[in-house]
Amino acid sequence: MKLNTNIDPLVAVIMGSDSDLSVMEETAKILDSFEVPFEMKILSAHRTPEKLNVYLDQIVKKGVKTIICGAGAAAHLAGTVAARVYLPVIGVPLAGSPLKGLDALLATVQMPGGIPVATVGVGKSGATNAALIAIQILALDDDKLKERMLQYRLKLQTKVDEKNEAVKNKYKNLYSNILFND
Ligand code: RP5
Repeated sequence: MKLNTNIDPLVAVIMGSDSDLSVMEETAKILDSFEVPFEMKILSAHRTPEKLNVYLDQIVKKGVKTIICGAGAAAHLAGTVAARVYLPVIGVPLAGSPLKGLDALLATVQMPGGIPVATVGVGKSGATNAALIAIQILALDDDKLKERMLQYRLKLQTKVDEKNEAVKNKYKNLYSNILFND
């Protein structure tokens, strides 16, 4: 395990609690696989408001380009962060509460006009997509990241091709009227 101490992060991933980690790991996985340097931090808008502000000042100085915030329940983390920085903020609503993420989704997505939070879907797919959006933002002026995004999409297409092949193999001898147009 290598610890990069002298590389500045391009993305900061903030979450409200360690109970958010199992979902927000999906964000980390994608950023890591694209070789994007990132930081991950547990900070809460209501439990650690001062520390959150100090951290935001630090990462802005370090040159972070995008901030991803994962939070559940009342989920004001992303909105609070967006209010403090001029960077794009992507909010991941999480489903830990009795309302199963509907509360977090509405709290994250319904920002009043003027202070936007780009909100993705609830849970793991949202956490994945948040990382992909951050990478797309970075890729605007990074050809290596553009190429990696292209390869990522090609892999998604290949997986669908493989699934179609499996469907074909499963049903071609089972149904006499089934047709395959390839
Ligand atoms: C939010 O409250 C956190 O993002 C978390 O999803 C939720 C519950 O936090 P814990 O009580 O599990 O620490 O602020």
